[in-house]
Amino acid sequence: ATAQVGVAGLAVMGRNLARNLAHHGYAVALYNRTQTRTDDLVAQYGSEGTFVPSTSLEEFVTSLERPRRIIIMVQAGAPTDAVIDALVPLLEEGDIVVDGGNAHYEDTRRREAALREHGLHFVGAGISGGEEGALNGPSIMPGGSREAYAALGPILEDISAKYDGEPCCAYMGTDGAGHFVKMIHNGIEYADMQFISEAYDVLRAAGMAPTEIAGVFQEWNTGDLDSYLIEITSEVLAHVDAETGKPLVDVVVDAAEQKGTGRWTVQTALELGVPVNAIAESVFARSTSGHPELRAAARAALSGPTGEPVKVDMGELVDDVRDALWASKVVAYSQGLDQIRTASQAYGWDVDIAEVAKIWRAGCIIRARLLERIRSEYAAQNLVTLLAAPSVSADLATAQDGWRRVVAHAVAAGLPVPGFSAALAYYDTVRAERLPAALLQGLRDFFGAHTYRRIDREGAFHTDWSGDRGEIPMR
Ligand code: NBP
Repeated sequence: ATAQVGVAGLAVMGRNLARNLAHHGYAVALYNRTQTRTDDLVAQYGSEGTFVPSTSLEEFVTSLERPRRIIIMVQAGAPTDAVIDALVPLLEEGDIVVDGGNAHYEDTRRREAALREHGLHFVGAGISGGEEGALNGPSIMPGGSREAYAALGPILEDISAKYDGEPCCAYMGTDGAGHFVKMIHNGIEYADMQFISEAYDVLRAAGMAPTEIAGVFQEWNTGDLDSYLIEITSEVLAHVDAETGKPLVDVVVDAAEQKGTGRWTVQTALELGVPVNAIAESVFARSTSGHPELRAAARAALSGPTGEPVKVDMGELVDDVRDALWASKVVAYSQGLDQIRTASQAYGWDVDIAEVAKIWRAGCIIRARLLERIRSEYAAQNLVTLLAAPSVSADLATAQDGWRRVVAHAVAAGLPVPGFSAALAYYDTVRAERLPAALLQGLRDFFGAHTYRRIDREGAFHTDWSGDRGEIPMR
């Protein structure tokens, strides 16, 4: 046995992860179902480090030091199960199998329980940062047994991105915790991208050209909004299509695609009863954009604001949109972290939110200046919601006027801002003294005798709506 760690699945992610491991001095065992991928890796990058290629899974397993550390990087779902099923009979007690793909956390829980029966460790590790991250340092979110993390963590921390020298990899919790955190990362990513798109849309509709808006994003990237997604937005907006000479954004079909992690985030939120409306609107906005028939029928039938375009002071609008973007982003983070906190309680993971923010500060797609603030706020105190963190609520107080003006402006102009407005609705809902849910409870009691509670007495009550309308204590 000569290899310290193995990678099974050598498509773009697995190949780059294997190279990253080799760059850090590890001898890396290689396996891929289709042999040519293994051969190509060794032929192209063999000189970068120590690779131990294999032609069969048996050879791969034999080439690894014990306890074996095997990272599977194949397509999520059935392919991952196929690789696990083929591996398990070849492994020995104490070996560690890592799934670095985008697995659903329930699949990870199932696989962890199954491998535990065989005396094997299963680690579900969310990996973010795309191909570039896999090669040069991703953010890694591992979940599994602490024992497995003790044997595996140092390697993952070594190859992860660094923020101020600190690794963007930390133990998240047992079984599905890591893949759950990665799912939420992607849900927040959906929201971040939706808000960015709305910011662009509002500025574009007010008359700014894509290149000018690129400049605005570049400027924003030097302040509180500083983040990877803001940075690449300025690059995409400045890009001119070589064929037509038009801005690229004007030649790309306006139908957003998705792979499913945003949908999982919302489905899970519904099951857990966590309100993540800003993230949900971002997933729905992608779906709406991808319904050409619906949009064509509606475009032909529906009217909107006509007459004079809404007049704006461009400088003020830019500042207001920046505030709307920042505040909405804070709401989406708050909702995602709330979902992690709730799931952590439900599944007994004991996820440390400060650690989550810490490992998202670099390497991953949502890396942003804001995350260091979130980390320090959660490290300093136990928060029910990020919105209540002192420095955050203070800045929201400043940003909210501009945020409201942007939503009001967009509504008056007939521009859809589902993300900004959902986030603002959440902000106003959670801070409200009283909600109209009281009336809603009355309605439920009226048609379904569902009962209500009173503000002044314990117990459940029902009004005899069809009789004398007297109140009946129920229990
Ligand atoms: P893909 O998701 O495209 O998967 C291709 C790999 O899966 C190949 O190695 C292929 O082997 C292998 N595979 C399949 Br498909 N079915 C198999 C089976 N039945 N048995 C054995 N191997 C099988 O690769 P990727 O884009 O590198 O992504 C890998 C994982 O990382 C995925 O879960 C993905 O969601 C996740 N991820 C990707 C990114 C990204 O930016 N691409 C970012 C973060 C996470 P073959 O060569 O023999 O066909």
